[in-house]
Amino acid sequence: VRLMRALNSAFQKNHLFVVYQPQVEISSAKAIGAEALLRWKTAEGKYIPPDQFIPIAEYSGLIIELGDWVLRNACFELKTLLKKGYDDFKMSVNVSQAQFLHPEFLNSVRRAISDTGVPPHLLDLEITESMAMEDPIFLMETLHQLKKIGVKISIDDFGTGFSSLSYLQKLPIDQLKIDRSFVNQIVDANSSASIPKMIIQLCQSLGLSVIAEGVEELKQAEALVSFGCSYAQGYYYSKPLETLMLHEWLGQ
Ligand code: G
Ligand code: G
Ligand code: MN
Ligand code: NA
Repeated sequence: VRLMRALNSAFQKNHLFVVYQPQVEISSAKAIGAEALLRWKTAEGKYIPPDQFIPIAEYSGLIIELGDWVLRNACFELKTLLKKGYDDFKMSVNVSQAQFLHPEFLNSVRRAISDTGVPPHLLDLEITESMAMEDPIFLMETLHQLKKIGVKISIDDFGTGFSSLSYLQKLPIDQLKIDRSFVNQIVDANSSASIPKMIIQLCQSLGLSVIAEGVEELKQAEALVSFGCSYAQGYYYSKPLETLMLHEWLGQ
């Protein structure tokens, strides 16, 4: 309850902000887009990780307002980047389960797009594998509505949940994001690359795009390319950046 109040007050006082982690084409190291990630810096200068406060925001219901705010910030930033000449830049935004299930969710997506004027196909909404398993009929209906709006859909942290592959095949999604726990293992002598290889092959056969997260070393990026994965994000390229730093990073 204490953290819940603190989070509410942090939101009111503008102690929450959005950072952007570049996503790159591995072969050229060129930016293709970014993922918007929420941050909380307290008045004392302490960072509270999203893993801690997102569940509280979900539980308290604040996530509806907060998620909409992140989405609008991300669309606004996307518009700024497009105006600056970064053509075809894509913006990924995480969507929590409570947001996705909320009756106003589709309207909130429509409004963020129309108020900022971003092309819907450059907006990518990340949902998780566990959300995909919750309520199949509702999920399918909502995804089809999102496709009508024209946004892209990614499954985040792919490989950590237990999606049925035949079900996955029926979903109108565009991309899988390989969870960083698998990327970590790629060049580790004691484990294997079989899961990331399998996910990449799955994407190829289903006609889905694939991006790896948590790439921290060149060797991992090279291995991913050799398996057929062209896109990545991770500390090897850049940590998540505040907008000014993002523009600086993109300029170099
Ligand atoms: O930014 P970081 O890698 O620490 O994020 C940790 C977790 O918090 C990730 O699973 C990420 O998806 C989630 N997260 C970060 N920002 C947001 C957000 O704006 N909305 C939602 N729903 N989740 C977020
Ligand atoms: O679940 P999701 O993909 O939304 O989470 C992204 C989280 O991963 C963010 O909290 C981000 O800060 C973190 N992250 C991004 N790149 C790396 C990386 O290369 N290594 C590690 N360990 N974490 C990363
Ligand atoms: Mn994500
Ligand atoms: Na992830």
